[in-house]
Amino acid sequence: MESVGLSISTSSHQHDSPSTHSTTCPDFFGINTSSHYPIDPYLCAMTDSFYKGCTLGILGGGQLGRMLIQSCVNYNIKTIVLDPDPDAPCNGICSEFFVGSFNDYEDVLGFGLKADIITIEIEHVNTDALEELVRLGKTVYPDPKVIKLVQDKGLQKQFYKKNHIPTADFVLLDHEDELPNHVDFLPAFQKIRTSGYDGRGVKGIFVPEDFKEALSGPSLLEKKVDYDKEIAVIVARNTSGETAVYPVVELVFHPGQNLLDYLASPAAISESVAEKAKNIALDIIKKLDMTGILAVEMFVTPDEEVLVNEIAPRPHNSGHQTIEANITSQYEQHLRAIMGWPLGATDSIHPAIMINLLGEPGFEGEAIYEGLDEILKIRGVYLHLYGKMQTRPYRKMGHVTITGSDWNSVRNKTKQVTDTLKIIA
Ligand code: AIR
Repeated sequence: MESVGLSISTSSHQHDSPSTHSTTCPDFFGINTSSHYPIDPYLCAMTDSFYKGCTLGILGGGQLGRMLIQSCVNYNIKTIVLDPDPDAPCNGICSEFFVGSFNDYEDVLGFGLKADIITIEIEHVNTDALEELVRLGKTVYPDPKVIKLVQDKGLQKQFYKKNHIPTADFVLLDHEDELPNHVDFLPAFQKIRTSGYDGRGVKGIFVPEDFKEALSGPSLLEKKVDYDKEIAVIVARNTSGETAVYPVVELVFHPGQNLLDYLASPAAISESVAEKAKNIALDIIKKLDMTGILAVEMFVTPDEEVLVNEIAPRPHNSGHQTIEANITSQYEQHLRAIMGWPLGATDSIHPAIMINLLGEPGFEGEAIYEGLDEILKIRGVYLHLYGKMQTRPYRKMGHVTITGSDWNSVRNKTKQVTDTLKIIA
């Protein structure tokens, strides 16, 4: 591994070679079952294959990877993680953590060779290395071609257009100097084609005076949509093409920061809008011929048109609440999809609000959590801290899922949580 510039930060397990079937059961709790108890041959097969020796390689070591690992643990799947930050949220909870760049060809190649299956928890990864890993016989989900498409917002929009997927009108720009040619297209949003992330790389261009603040580099100009609601749907597709779709959720964004403020599940929308949104999401995952889960963010216009905003082929911020509020979490569903297992039920169990815990503006440094004790006293409130040592303004430090038997109780509890909990430094 050193030869590709990676360093192992923790190493609690060695990479076992895949197990071969044996007729003796493993030594459970220090009891050698083969010598003390009659052996159930079915149990033996289950324990051997479930999934001893299978190593999942995750590119990216943030919160999404951390919650994916929590599901892997339930199924005996070993996880190795690649991230440049030795303090990333996955370090300490995966089998092996590699400090290296998920953008770097050699790092990704060397890392991928250590895994049986490779997946992502962030899109900005080196897809050339992933394609090489596929050529070398490794299993990579989602397919590197899908990751490439999603990395470039221009290609994403062209894909929607070509496949008749409803989306806002757009024009592609090689350079911001071309903006004055499109005055008739305003008001619009300018989006950087690649490397935009968590609200960065998007700029409102509403009047020609805004041109001077334009983002530089290849971008797209997307017509501003007048919408009533922003919604999201998560869909899953496994290796045999079986699909599952989650109830639609409603997204409310932080004014100014373009970051999710809170999410309500399920969304308060008509049955016909929900059906439209779910069908669009299913249509996209099938047309991408994708394995894994896909989050689709959409706008609902006043006349109930549903337009796709953007997609992410991985666990997503809009699915955190599925851990407590749906029968199968998005993380487990992703695992089921890429492992070729049957997909889990997606029904919502109770209404829920999910709030992101963002670093308070004006505070930077080692994170201090205020009000934790208070919110832990509230029934049906689930706290997830991501283990990020350093806070900065608006950094995603954790989330809280608030559940209840009805919307009134969920809303009241949410107010208590937001009034109490603060992340400062
Ligand atoms: N992420 C990936 N794409 C969008 C988001 N928000 C998650 C991933 C990634 C983490 O955000 O889990 O690893 C990075 O968070 P940060 O705070 O270090 O920028």
